[in-house]
This record gives sequence, C-alpha cells and structure tokens, in this order.
Amino acid sequence: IVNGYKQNENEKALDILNLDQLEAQAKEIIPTGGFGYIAGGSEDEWTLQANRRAFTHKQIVPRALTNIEKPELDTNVFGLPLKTPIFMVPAAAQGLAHAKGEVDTAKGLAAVGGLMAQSTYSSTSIADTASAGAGAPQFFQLYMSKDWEFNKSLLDEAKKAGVKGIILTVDATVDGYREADIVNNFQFPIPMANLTKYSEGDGQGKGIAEIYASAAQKIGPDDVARIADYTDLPVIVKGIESPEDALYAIGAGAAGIYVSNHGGRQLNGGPASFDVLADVARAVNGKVPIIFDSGVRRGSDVFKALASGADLVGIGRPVIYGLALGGAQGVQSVFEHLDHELEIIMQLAGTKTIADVKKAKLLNIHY
Ligand code: FNR
Ligand code: LAC
Repeated sequence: IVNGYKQNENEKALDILNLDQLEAQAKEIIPTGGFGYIAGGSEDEWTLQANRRAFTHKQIVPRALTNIEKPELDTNVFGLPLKTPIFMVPAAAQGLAHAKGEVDTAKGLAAVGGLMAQSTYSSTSIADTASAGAGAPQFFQLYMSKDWEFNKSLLDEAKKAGVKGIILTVDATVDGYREADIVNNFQFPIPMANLTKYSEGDGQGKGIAEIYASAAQKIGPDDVARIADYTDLPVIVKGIESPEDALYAIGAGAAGIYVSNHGGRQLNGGPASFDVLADVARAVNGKVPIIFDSGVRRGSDVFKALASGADLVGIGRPVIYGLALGGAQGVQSVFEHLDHELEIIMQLAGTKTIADVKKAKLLNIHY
C-alpha cells in the first residue's frame, strides 16, 4: 500500500483466451482511480473506440498455394534484432498496476525478445528499468520539459543506461479531456522516479494535467533537430497522424516515425490511428522505419498494420493489465499470446516471414 493505494504483487503466467478479456479481469484488482486512468480515453471516447473498429476497414487477402510452414516472427528494425515485431509502448506510472512497475514489464519483454519503450513518467528509474530488461532493446520516451537542463539530464541518463533510441512524444502538449480522471478526482499516488530527482517535484499528488503543464506545449521541427543533435541515438517522433508532419520530422532529423493517437487519450474526434497509417507510410516511402500503435488487440490487427507500412506494432493497455494480473510472467503471457495469434494468421495468409507480411495484400471494403 503506497499512500493508501493498493499495488498488486501477482507473479504468475496467465491463461489468456484473448487480450480484450484482460480489461475486465484487471478492473477487479486495480484500484478505481488507477484503472480509470489506464483504461480511460478523452471526452466520449469516440476515437478510442474507432481505434478498434478501424481494423475492420481492411481485410487480409490470403495466398493459399505458397508452400509455407512454421512462420517466423523475428525482425530487425533500427539495426536491433527482435524476436517479434510487437513491442511495449511507453506508458506512465505502471506502479498503478503492480508494485514492481516497469521493472517487471521490462523482464517480461526481455523474456520474449521484444522491444520496450519506457516513459519519462515511469514509476521506476531509467537505470533500474533498463537493467531489469537487459537482453532485449529499450527506447526511452521523452516528454520535453520547458527546462532544457532537465531534458539533457534525461537524455544523458538514458544513453548511459544503454537505451537504443529516443522517442519524442508530440501529441500530448496538453492533457486530453479525461472524464474518468475528473469523476475519480484521480491524482498519481505513486511517485515518478524521473521527476523525483529533479526540480519538477515527483508527480505524486498531481493529476496528469498538472504534470503536462510543466512539460513543453510548444514543440516544432527545431526541437526534433535540437534533440537529434544532442543525442547520437536515433530520435523517433511519436504521435504523427499526417503525412506532412512525417516529412517535417524526417527533414528535421527524425530517424523514425511513430503513427499513433495515444490510444484515444488525447485528441478525441481524430481518426483511428490505423486509418491514417497507410497514407503516412506512403509519404515516408521507406526513408525511415515506421512504428504504429493504438487499438491493437489481435494478431490480425498486427498483420494489417505491418501490411499497411508499419515495421513495429505496439500494444499498451493489455500489457498493463497483464502486469497487474501476473507481473513479469503476466506481461510475458500477453506477448506470447499475441505472437501465437499472429503466427496462425501468417500461416493462413501464406506469409512465412515479417518481410512477406509487409508485402501482403489488403482489401479496403467497408462492410
Ligand atoms: C499511455 N501512453 C503514453 N504515451 C507516451 O508517449 N508517454 C506516456 O507516458 C504514455 N503514458 C500512457 C499511460 C497509459 C496508462 C496508457 C494507456 C497510455 C500512450 C501509449 O504510448 C500508446 O500510444 C497507447 O497506449 C496505445 O494504445 P493502446 O494499445 O493502449 O490501445
Ligand atoms: C497519458 C500520458 C502520461 O496518456 O501519456 O496518460
């Protein structure tokens, strides 16, 4: 119990039917305020729901006579060897789900050989999260502060901890209108390790809106360039939904484009993330790798995102639910389950490798 907040301590493998069912199970064991913050989207959650529905807008046209068996999920993006193209998105305050927080998430990702992104607003420190996940690559996600000393100290710490890339999040310059947090009067009960050490206070007792207020609202291509100049790590810009922004970011030095609408937690009324992926990928035209997230829950969703131009496909909420339900082993179970669904889809679609999936044909029929 931290500040009256009960943290889960489960450490067990999970028997998963599908990722959607994890939400109801996690709701039973995560305290109301924390669950509302994790599950919630902004306003009436139209965009959050659109993220899921959008995957029905495209169908997979299978090839049958392809002579394949035993599909392979391994891939290599940004020069990083990965056992799966599915990765853990940056997600703040995982201490809300489990006492071990991002340290257990990192262990789970290392166990499956998948990439993990850690958030500026993590419950556990950059170094602890990085060492817990040794064996699989990690990216550090930066919320750019108005204080450049703070930004540089985080970038230095991330580099020292051995992360392989920096994600700059640009779609959360203010907090989306999160009605669950208002109803619950939610304020973070768990300190944020990276804020504890610096002048920004430790986040505890603050709502996400206040935390965001201390971050930068003004972010432009010059900031991408400034960060890319400061660190020699690849800088990936997260929260891109328009082809123009993708080209702006690349022109400013971005080494990757991350198509996302923050899981429907930010601009409500925007398109589903999946519905803008193909246009952004066409504009990027292979210049840099593309990362995708928001609403991914099925192996077929992963397949469709890869076939629409993504090189890495991220999941958020289901991993946090798996963390609450089973700690590191719970996280491992979530990724093993989704890998299994993807393997079945790849076999049935006649695609043996991830490279084959990226060339697969999708049909755009709105039923
Ligand atoms: C997030 N997300 C997020 N993104 C980011 O860049 N930095 C962050 O600190 C956070 N924090 C965060 C907390 C929680 C509880 C959630 C659910 C999400 C957004 C995240 O990276 C990703 O874009 C979405 O979670 C993807 O959607 P799904 O898979 O959760 O539907
Ligand atoms: C959120 C922020 C932390 O989505 O990214 O809550």
